[in-house]
Amino acid sequence: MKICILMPALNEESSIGATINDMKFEKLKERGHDVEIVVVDGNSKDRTREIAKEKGARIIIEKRRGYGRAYRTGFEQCKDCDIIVTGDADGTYPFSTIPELVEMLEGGFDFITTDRFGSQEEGAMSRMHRVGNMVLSMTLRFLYGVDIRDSQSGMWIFRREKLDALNLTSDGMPLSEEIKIEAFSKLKAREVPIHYTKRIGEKKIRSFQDGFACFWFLFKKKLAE
Ligand SMILES: Nc1nc2c(ncn2[C@@H]2O[C@H](COP(=O)(O)OP(=O)(O)O)[C@@H](O)[C@H]2O)c(=O)[nH]1
Ligand SMILES: [Mg+2]
Repeated sequence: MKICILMPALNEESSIGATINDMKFEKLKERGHDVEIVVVDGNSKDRTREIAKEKGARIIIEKRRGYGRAYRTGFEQCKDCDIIVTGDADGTYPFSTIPELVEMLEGGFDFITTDRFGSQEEGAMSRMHRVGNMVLSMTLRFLYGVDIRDSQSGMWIFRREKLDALNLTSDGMPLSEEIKIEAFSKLKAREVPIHYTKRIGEKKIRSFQDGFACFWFLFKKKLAE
């Protein structure tokens, strides 16, 4: 199996090195997997690309802005992978647990998303983000009947071949909820709790603008059904 660890990164020089160091790829290799780290860089103005390259990552430059755009470009470039693991390049997601999550996927799932509400380091999520996220997750559950707690988590583990069944259209933060709605309605999917930690470096999300875009997206998608 080839596993691709895919991360979008925009000016993450202070965190990308530590984020890659945290991945236990020796453990994955011991289990017979090939591993590739792929960074979709949004034309960072700092040393993000240089550091990621030093750590052995393949770099794709995607100058068009947006979290969703970065992922959709990344997905196109991971066609030879069997399993894709995603997450931010900011040190917040527990990449050290990738071997266990991959094993769980291999146990009979197509798509796993992670829930950051079970366990969080103090200060990992502001109160405003927590409330905003809860409102978005509740709205998603209500509109789509998808039973997940964390609609905005950015750590997913899935079989690449299953991507073809998903209709992904968002170039922005709403991609995170879009991929879950699609996966839970079409694939064998589940949500698992993880430990979420504090960010290293400046956040790139624009809280109000992106929060509103995520909220509006849920209705827009429903209306288009
Ligand atoms: N390539 C690329 N990456 C981005 C862009 N916007 C955000 N990111 C990356 O996407 C991830 C999520 O952004 P982040 O600020 O951590 O959002 P939050 O976790 O929702 O607060 C981080 O790794 C960012 O560096 C973008 O426009 N292009
Ligand atoms: Mg983040």
